[in-house]
Amino acid sequence: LVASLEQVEQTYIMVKPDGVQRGLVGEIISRFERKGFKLTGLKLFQCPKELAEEHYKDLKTKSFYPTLIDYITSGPVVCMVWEGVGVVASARKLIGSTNPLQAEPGTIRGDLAVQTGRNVVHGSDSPENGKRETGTLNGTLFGLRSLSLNHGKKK
Ligand code: RTP
Repeated sequence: LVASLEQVEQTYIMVKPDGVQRGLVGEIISRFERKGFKLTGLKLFQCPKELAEEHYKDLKTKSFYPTLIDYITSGPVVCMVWEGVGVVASARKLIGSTNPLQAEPGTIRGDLAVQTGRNVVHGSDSPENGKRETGTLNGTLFGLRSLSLNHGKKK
């Protein structure tokens, strides 16, 4: 066994405003539950502009950045922490390609979305960003740390 493959990770999954407005929260949660990952944090949240800018700071120079910030702040999002072995990469597979028209059927975006600018869900792209976005590394980006529970685990 390779130790790094056995490492329990956390990823930040966010149902974007279009997903919440379209009533897809239950469907998205279901897919992660059925896969076998553990939900350790959850909240409905209206993202302030400053936080959206921090979350997407790597995309600041892109032409779509202002549209992206408007989109992500256009209504409430559902912020979640999911935990499990390999959850970061697996969640990206479950979500599918950024452009929903290129996402495989069977993925969230492949089954439920059409436009890149309305692609329903976000997932951390690396274990490092999983830590950053769930607030376990540098603070509390989405304030989820305090919501993160250790249910199912004995001390
Ligand atoms: P996410 O961060 O939301 O999981 O998406 P991602 O890694 O698949 O894609 P990324 O390149 O990080 O882009 C972040 C989000 O920006 C919007 N976007 N719009 N050409 C466009 O109009 C465009 N490209 C990206 C999408 O909402 C994308 O998920």
